[in-house]
Amino acid sequence: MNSRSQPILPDRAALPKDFGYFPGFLGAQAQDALLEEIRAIIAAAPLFLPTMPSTGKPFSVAMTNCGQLGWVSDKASGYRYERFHPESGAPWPKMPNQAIAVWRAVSGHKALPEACLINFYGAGAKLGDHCDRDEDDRSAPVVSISLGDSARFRLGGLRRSDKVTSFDLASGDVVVLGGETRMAYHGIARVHPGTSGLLPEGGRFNLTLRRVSSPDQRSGGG
Ligand code: MD3
Ligand code: FE
Repeated sequence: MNSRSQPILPDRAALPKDFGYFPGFLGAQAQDALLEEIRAIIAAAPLFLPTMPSTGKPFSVAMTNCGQLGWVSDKASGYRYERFHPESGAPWPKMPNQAIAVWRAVSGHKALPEACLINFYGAGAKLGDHCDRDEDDRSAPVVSISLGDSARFRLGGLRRSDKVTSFDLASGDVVVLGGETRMAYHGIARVHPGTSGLLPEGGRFNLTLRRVSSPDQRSGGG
């Protein structure tokens, strides 16, 4: 897609029943307000490039986190959640109220998110197909918020060999991955430059809100 062509929309009847799709959930003002919060989070907890377990190859997506727990990865210790930024050692900034409000509105889950991973896709960044299995609580859904340039999203099934459907996620779109889709393979094939005016520098942010700790390990507070 270039900036003049139309985004690819999903065939909504073909989407899995546990895939919540809320295109344009955030309007222009809500996107601006959330972006301002993300800028402040990045000022306190700078974007870093995680590296792959064993190989040490860097991701093309830059990341940071807010909330009690943040997703990190490096060559020595692999994928995991940590309480502190891997470079500064500081605790993650608090999760913005706007992001928590999206979770409350769409997740159908009583407990609030513990982790919010902020992915930044600059020119050429992509995220290969994977499934999210670093959380102990897999009964909770994952909520994703897209901001900035549109991206071609790939959604597969529980096995890597399952059929993949692809469509674009645009700025303000929210998706909820619950039930069966929680463990589905998915990825970002590419970002479409020039498709949103939200980020003057171009590129795309994605926020993923998650429960991490298993319901029976928790100290309380829901
Ligand atoms: C489908 N992020 O951070 S968000 C990730 O746009 C990740 O940055 C992508 O995959 C991004 O792990 C996709 C949408 C998403 C998130 C979690 C899922 C889709 C999912 C979990 C299961 C199935
Ligand atoms: Fe993922």
